[in-house]
Amino acid sequence: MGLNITQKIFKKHLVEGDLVAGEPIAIKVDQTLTQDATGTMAYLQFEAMKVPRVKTKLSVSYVDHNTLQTDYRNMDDHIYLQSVAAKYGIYFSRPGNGICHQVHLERFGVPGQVLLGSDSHTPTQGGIGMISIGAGGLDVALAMAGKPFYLNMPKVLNVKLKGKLKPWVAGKDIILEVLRRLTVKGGVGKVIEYSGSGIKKLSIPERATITNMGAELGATTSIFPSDDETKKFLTAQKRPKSWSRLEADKGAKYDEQITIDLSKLEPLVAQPHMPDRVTEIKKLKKIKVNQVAVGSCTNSSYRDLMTVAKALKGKTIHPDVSMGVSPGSKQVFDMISQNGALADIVASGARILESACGPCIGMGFAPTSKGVSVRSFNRNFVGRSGTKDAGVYLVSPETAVATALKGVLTDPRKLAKTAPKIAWPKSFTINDNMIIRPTKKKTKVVRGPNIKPLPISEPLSTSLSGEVLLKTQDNVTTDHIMPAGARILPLRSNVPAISEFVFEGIDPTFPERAKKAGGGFVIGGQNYGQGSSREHAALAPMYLGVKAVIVKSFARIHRANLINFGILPLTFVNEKDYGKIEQGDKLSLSLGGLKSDTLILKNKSKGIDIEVAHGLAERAKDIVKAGGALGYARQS
Ligand code: MIC
Ligand code: SF4
Repeated sequence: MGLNITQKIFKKHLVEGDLVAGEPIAIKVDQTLTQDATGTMAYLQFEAMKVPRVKTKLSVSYVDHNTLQTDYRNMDDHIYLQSVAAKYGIYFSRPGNGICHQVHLERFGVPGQVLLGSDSHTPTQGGIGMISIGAGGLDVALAMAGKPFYLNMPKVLNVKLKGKLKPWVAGKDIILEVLRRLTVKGGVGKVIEYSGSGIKKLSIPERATITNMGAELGATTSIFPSDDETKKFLTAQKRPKSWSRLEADKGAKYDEQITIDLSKLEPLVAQPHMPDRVTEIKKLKKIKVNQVAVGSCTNSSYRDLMTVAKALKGKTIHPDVSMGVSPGSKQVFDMISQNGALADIVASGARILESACGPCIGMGFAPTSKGVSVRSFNRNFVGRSGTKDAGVYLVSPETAVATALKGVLTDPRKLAKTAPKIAWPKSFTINDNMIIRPTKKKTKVVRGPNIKPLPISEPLSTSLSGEVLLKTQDNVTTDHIMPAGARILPLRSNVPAISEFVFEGIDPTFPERAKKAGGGFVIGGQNYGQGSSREHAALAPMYLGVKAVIVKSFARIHRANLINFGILPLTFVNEKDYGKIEQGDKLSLSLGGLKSDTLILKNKSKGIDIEVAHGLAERAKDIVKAGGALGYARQS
């Protein structure tokens, strides 16, 4: 039988289980990546595993999130990470070198290999034919220690692209269309595999934009074939040997399929506050805009910034708009400075931000109150920009630049008939002087005062009881559970301190109430925990005593993180039972060693029984029972 690309790579890397959709499997991991906001925890956990050196083919530690450095704390993290990298054989990408996913694509990604990254947008590498999966830091630490990655074999959803994009319509519009059709939970449990004649004309940066934002579908990952275009990209990166051809076999089967005719696509926008609230720009009435930002791991490539520079050349941005541009990597920055494009951007009045995540994660450049910010980014969740009542619209760089010039959300086709043509460089400027290569030299790990020890959870008791601390709605994101931004990100290495912000945007009294009640339960709706891979969204609630989270459905990475930190993830067998629990109700649950797939949850306040399911495979059961993956690793 013909295999699709996903099956081919999974088959080569399979360590346990069968490649049957939904069944638990384990795969070998070739490469890992971490970033500084999740990396400190990942490496504290890795250190606890007492492995002398990483066992992967390649591991890279990036610093790109916490680069504001308003006091000693971010720098303490950076120095800790640099020293850990030196000690354990990890490449270290210094602050200033760029956003992890962009740099990885340029300098490290290899078609056909498996990458595990402690960031939900790790699937960016699917643009060059890698199976690249986002996970919690602990899973990445285990992979660095040579352990396989455990997951349920995803279904493969084929997106067939046919036709050719019209001028000013971009790769970003393709993924926005996929989001419109599938929604933010439509990719859960699936790999999105792209095929069809339409992909031939899509450059690697455009493919990477599409796979990057597959994270917003909740997908396990997304992947493109590795073809001549991939070869051209890797050759221009002076890495021709990393390339190999990878295509689906003729007659390959998929679990699901959709087709998109690229010639019919129009410039699209995701409206506040969800990436799937997608519509055609031309359908919206005039929206006055205060701020435009181009950057983030989704749209900050050479192609994107050249497009922006060409559109801005000789013009001035609208007086009511503040425009910020963050080049995705030092390579992009280098190249646009050398060819003069940066001068065109500067001359137009745009503000040049550092090569880092920056405004995407609320590290500066927050919009005005009740403002409208139009961004080439991937997430527009409430408050993520740093301004709670601002509305963020997600668009292509083409639309962003048109908007910056006009002052209102603008269909880029209004700028000119022909879109800017970007000549593809024969070779990119290669200068890896901000990547520190591992050596065999003996070094010491440096721990400043911001690096606090890991909190350890207790093994699970035989029964759980307590009150419902919070009841939430559908699509709660990890930004709701554990917000980020300039105030909170510096606390990523300090769990007691960061715990004070759990659920801040929904109910700021949560931490105090949780501690007073000695912990308890959280109730949620569909797709609970979507978004980021941040394990702090599990670790901090665990620290506050949350014992179980009971929801209609979970997002994959967050569920895995709950398990890794010993919090029981439960789903309602009958979704209607969600309505039978209120905040403040007293619940109890006897676990019976988790032998049975379903458990009876007693709502003592209402005098009713509710059936819930844990859906845990054997290994996951043992992890939860041990109080989390670290305790489990110590036992086994
Ligand atoms: C994000 O985009 O939300 C982040 C910040 O990159 C996170 C990781 C984190 O919270 O550190 C992600 O997407 O995984
Ligand atoms: Fe950084 Fe934003 Fe990408 Fe997350 S989504 S890795 S914060 S640029």
